[in-house]
Amino acid sequence: MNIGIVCYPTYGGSGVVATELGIALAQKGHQVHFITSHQPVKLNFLNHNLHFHEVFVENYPLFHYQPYNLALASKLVESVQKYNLDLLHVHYAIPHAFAAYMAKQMLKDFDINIPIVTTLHGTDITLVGSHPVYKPAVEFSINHSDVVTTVSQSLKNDTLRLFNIKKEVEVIYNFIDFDKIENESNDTCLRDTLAGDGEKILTHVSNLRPVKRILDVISIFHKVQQKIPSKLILVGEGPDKEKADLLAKELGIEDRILFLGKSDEILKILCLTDLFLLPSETESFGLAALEAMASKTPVISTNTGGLPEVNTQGVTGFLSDVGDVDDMAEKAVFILENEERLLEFKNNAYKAAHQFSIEKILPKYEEMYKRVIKNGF
Ligand code: GMT
Repeated sequence: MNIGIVCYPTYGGSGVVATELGIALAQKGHQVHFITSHQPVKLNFLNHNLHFHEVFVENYPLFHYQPYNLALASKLVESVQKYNLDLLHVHYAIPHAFAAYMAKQMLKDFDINIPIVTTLHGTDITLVGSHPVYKPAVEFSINHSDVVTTVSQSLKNDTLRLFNIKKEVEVIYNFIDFDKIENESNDTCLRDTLAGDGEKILTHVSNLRPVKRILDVISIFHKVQQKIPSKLILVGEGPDKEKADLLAKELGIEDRILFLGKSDEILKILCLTDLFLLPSETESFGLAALEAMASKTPVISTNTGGLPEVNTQGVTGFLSDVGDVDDMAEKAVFILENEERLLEFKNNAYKAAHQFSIEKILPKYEEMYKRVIKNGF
């Protein structure tokens, strides 16, 4: 198949999923064309089936805001014709699903009916998408996509609750590539360089936005390290980093926390991690939790959104109410204080992550693509 993929090329979860999906499809022999504002960060060109077409936005003094929508729609029209694309798969509704709809209409002038698949990822529905400023356009572009998928059952429920949706919404879960984990993490678990003898390592990875509740990460760790000798690795860049740094200083634990910034070595960090913290306000799926579990790391998370579909209470970790840092700290100590118990949670997490292996999820996308190309839905 000739597949066009539109996504945010940055470090957000939706961009990561879209890029990994494109790479996996290319490895299976499909021609995959990324049509994005910059080269996706995780995209490499070692596969001749992968292509990248940059969307340029022409600036003009009159424009207060750059019309990216228009530039993207034009580039989609050009790419569909030039590379004979069979379908467009857009990740994150805003503004991609709307631009794809415009391109679809424009292509009708050339007697081309290009199918549009929209995958909803989370905040495009739960936070930004349902804001009155965007809601009518988001609702319209979901209803006019040929196929709509969500990355969890919870996000499907949210979509149906927050919007007037007139079409079927399919759930195709996010996935993980275990081969990649084994390749990237082998022989590199140099935990001695970060933690002393008997010390445990806790990790949090995110874009440090308010929705991730980074201050809760610091508070949980503050309580845990009073009972268990431990270090915290905080990976990512974002608006709440400074606040987290300040709180750590206030609590006198800054020398026990390693702020790593953006990193391409997440799997190597997870490889030496004992426990992953994800106390988010909302999370449609929690790809970071799945990456942790696939790296044999149990998860302490909130019980919000799609997290209960990934993390199982008392098996792969624990889930608490949003903001209940006492409970999350207590559960973290429970897992970490007993080596045998920790090992059991690690093994459970690894085993449970296999339900989301790329081998199980990729065929679902391929089947859906074939169906939409054949039937138009
Ligand atoms: O929240 C992020 O880290 C970024 C955001 C995005 O869309 O780029 O992530 C969302 O999509 C991920 C991939 O499908 C999900 O794993 C995240 O749970 C989801 N984030 C939220 O719902 C807050």
